[in-house]
Amino acid sequence: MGVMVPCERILEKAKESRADLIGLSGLITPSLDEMTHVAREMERLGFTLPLLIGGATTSRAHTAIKIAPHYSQPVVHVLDASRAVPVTTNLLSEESRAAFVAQHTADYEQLRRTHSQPKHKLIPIDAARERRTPIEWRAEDVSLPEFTGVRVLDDFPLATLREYIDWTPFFHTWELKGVYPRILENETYGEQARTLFAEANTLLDDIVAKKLLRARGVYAFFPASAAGDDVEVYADEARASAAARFHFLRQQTAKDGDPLRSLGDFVAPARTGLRDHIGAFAVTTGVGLKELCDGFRARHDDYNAIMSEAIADRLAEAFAECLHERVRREWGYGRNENLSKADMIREQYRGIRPAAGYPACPDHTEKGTLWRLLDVEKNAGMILTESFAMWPGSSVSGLYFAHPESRYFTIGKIGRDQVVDYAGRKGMTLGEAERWLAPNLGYEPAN
Ligand code: B12
Repeated sequence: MGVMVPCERILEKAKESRADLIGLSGLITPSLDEMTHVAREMERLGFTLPLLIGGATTSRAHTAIKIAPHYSQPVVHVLDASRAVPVTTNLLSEESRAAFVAQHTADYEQLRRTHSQPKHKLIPIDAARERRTPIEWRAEDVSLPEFTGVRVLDDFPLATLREYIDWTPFFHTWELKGVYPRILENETYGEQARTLFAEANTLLDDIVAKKLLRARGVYAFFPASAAGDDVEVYADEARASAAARFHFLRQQTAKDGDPLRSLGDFVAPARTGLRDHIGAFAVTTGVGLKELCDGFRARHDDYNAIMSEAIADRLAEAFAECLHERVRREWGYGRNENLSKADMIREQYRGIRPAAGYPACPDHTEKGTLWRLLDVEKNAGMILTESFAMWPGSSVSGLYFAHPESRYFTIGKIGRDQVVDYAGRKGMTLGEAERWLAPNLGYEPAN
């Protein structure tokens, strides 16, 4: 039915079309909550249809623990689209349904039991802070960007972005697992990959020539300093008062001796006397995508509609990569960089660009701060939905960290002590913070 479709419309459509079952797909964490809401609504309204769950952020455990208990009919996680056929066949067949549901219910019950036993040994947050990333703050590691403040990029050339596309995930969209360009020579599905690649490039030629999509973006450098696990952002170099604060979490589990990292570790604290900065960006290549897809669908050409979406998503990532390269130059430290596109895809450069929702900063609500600072809605026409998804869908936003020691990591499970502290820093209630951080909680919240 599309993306970000409200629950009522899904349920109405199911009734109207006398559906045999309902399937929900979730890309980012906030959709997980929405799925629980749909399950609750189905129970409240007396639905009897099975509910299937899939998508990048979903899991069997989450389905069993968080969604299934709200609906008295079968709720089944389907790991891979190809598994949808045997699952639906079982659920819809009079002969096999009872046995399938009984086995499924027993499996999920077992999963719930296993997960109810705490197994993460969490280091108290105060002790974790003592084990922050060890960085010796030196002036030569802190570069000065060419400018501070916000810059807008409207109608960025698609022909340039095309050069930055990482094609590997494109093939994943089509269920072909392999690394580009090797995948084109794969014994089993090389031919299929070559056909897809050629057709994608023909469509891309058209998109570029006729400007069927428009790339819009906004980015900025701000004076900044670390304040505990957070980063304070100043409106100007006078650094008189903070214009905003990005909030970060810290790891509370690690192998012996490893640092317990937070993104806040990668910006110089004010006490070092160093004038450090942070960068931020939001880019989209989804402007015009709906019209393009609607056109194909009106001609019953679903293949090219899906192809257009896959290309727009690739262009969005390419825009993020291309802008990051420009930012490294403008920040100074990347001026002499000389990387091939393949090296860039392998992230062989200094600095990182974590995005809210990625493992190092799983809290999607931080996008709110970025939107305000960069006035993303006005400058790039991108909006944030209630659940902090970005519209248009083919969009990426995040932060830039420049220190040579900055790196990607996974926050993993965190303790109640940190969540209480974090909620206080964010001005949220504990319950709100627990809702947004649900996949990271290393304990059972009170409700
Ligand atoms: C492609 C991609 C994007 C693209 C496109 C997204 C889109 N429009 O679909 C772009 C570049 C735009 C993007 C952006 C973002 N992304 Co992204 N993205 C991915 C990526 C690499 C692949 C997802 C994908 O499309 N896979 C291909 C499809 C076919 O596979 P799938 O979704 O897993 O679905 C399969 C099965 O699950 C099943 N299935 C799926 N749905 C259903 C439903 C039913 C009923 C059934 C039966 C089966 C089924 O069938 C599929 C085929 O087998 C994942 C990482 C990953 N490897 O999964 C991150 C990922 C989903 N993204 C992530 C994030 C955080 C974001 C951003 C928020 C980052 C940011 N701040 O900018 C934005 C959000 C965009 C928005 N509009 O709000 C996180 C989500 C984590 C989280 N906990 O929330 C991930 C997991 C990356 C990560 N490791 O952190 N992303």
